This record gives sequence, structure tokens and C-alpha cells, in this order.
Amino acid sequence: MPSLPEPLPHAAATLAVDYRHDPLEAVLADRRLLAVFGFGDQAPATHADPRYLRVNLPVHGGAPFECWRVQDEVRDGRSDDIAWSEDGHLQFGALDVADAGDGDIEQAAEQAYARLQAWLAAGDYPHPLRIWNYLDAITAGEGDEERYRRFCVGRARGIGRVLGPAELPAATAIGHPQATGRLQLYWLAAKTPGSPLENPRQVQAWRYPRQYGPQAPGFARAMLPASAAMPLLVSGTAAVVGHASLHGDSLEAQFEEVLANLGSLVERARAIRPDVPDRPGNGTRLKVYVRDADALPAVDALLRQRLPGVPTLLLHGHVCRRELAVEIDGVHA
Ligand code: 3EB
Repeated sequence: MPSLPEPLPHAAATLAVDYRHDPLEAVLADRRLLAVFGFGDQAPATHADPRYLRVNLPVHGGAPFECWRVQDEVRDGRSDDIAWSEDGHLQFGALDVADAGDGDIEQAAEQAYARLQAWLAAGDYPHPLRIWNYLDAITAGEGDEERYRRFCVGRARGIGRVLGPAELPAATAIGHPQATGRLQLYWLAAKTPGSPLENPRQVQAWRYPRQYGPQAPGFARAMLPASAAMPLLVSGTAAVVGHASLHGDSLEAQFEEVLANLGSLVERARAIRPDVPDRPGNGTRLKVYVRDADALPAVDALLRQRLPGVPTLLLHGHVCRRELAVEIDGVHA
């Protein structure tokens, strides 16, 4: 039987992120799908296909699947505790570990990150471009015992060495409003390193002063991948200017500050890659995490007003400082 020629392997990594309302089985039928995420308790908890992952944050409004499509057909599998898929350029991976919901988050994070480090070091995709962390009760506990701070300690210990600024991944760390008992990690890794970006409006997170905890968080504000066929990968971005949280009394002012931070990051990206659009548009995908469920409709209205036409996914999730009401991450191209 005559067969079509195989597509030539592409020289560069490609990634397209979309929010789709199609049935999960239809999404998974696509062999160029690297990963698909369901949100909230209406989404399937698990699937036999390792490319599916649920993030159980309540979703406001429609609950689409977040889909990552890549250039080439993917292989996938599970290796011990890690679900993975890869297309020769990019790799998706996910793992979760038990988290008793108390101070053991430090140990859970250490265990999870030691596993991730070993995985990256042993594989063909050694460069984590982007990492998401979802944990329970992120701001429970006082002072240095606050769980996010213990998480930062455990993460650093699990990585086992100090990452240089050129090695920092972009990241998100968000709290589940309801306990799940798990620390959940997933990532996008690449064969080729990207360029971590910092935001001139913000102190580098790894330089946060001692008042925010014994271990400064090791992440970059965004990642510009080496391939121009990939979007800018934007870390969780909140109303932090310098190192301080601003506008503790105003959701709307925090929202505006987040937009200013996003704008500043996009400007940094454009200095390196001038074809990156200067404002959020139809090549942007944003996930918006809101601490207080009662504030979801107000944030929904702000999104429609301030970012019309930009695909967004609105989630109920806790930001890692109590005073921060909203955080946004996403991709931009
Ligand atoms: C901030 O600007 C908000 O610890 O991996 C954002 C993104 C935040 C990632 C992380 C934390 C992390 O400090 C918090």
C-alpha cells in the first residue's frame, strides 16, 4: 500500500497552547498532542494515556482542556512515578508525591525535586523550561513555618545545588483551595536551553530578602525558548514590585499591577526577539488564579474589559503570599 512520505523532522521545537472544549478522547487522538490538562472536579481524575493530567483547581465559567501541540508525533509512557511524552524536541513530564498537609511539605518537595533532577539528568531533555507546582494549604503556618516557605526549602534541597541565573526555569507555585493530599509537579523540558528572563520592575526571586523565608525561590520570571516557533513562557506573575506585594487592599489595583508586570516581561522578550507581539492578543493564553472564590466574577469582568479577545482560563487557586489576590501565568506569541 503506498504511504505518504514521513514529514521531515523539523529543526526547531514547536509548541502551540490552546484551550479547547472538544471531548478528551478527540483531543488525545491527535498524535502531535504532547499533553492535555483538565481542571476542576468535573474533569476526569486520571486517564490511561500518560499525556493527560488533571489539576484539581475549581474552574470558573467553561472548563476547557488546555492542549499542548508539538511539531512531531509523540512517544509517551510511564517510568516508575513519572508520566511523560516527547517529540524529539520537547518533553512533558509529571509526577506527584504524598503530602500530609503539614510541615512535611518540605520533605515532599525535596523528594519530588530530587526525582525530577535525576530524571532530567538521565534523559535526553535536560533543560526544564517551565515547571508548575500545585500544593495544598500554601499559606498555612506562621513565619518560616509557612508551607510555601518550607516548600522552597525542600525544593532547593532536592535540586541539591544552587542553580545559576542562566539555568532557572520559569515556574508557577499555586495552592489548592481544598486539600488533595498531594504535591503535584509537571514540566516542559527541552533538548535545547532557553533564555530565562527577569523583570526590571521586580527583584529577581532568587534575590528575595530574608523576610520572605530562609530559602529564596529559584525561578525566572519568564523563559524565552531557543526556537522562534515557541511562545514566551511566562511564570506566575503577581502584584509584586521590587520584592514587595502591592495593593493588599485592592483586587483591581493588583490586577493592573500584574498587567504592568506582564507588559514589562513582554518588553524584555521583544528586546531579544522583536517579532514577539507587544501586547496580549490572539497568540496569548493566560491562566488566571484567584485566591478568593467570591472575587472570581470581578476578575472575569476585569479580563473581559482589559484583555478582550485573549483566551483565558479562570481558576480558583491560592497565591503563595496571603496578601496576593490574583496571579497570572501563560504563554505569549
Ligand atoms: C512571586 O512573584 C509570586 O516559587 O516557583 C510565582 C512564580 C511565585 C513561581 C515559585 C512563586 C513561584 O514571588 C510567587
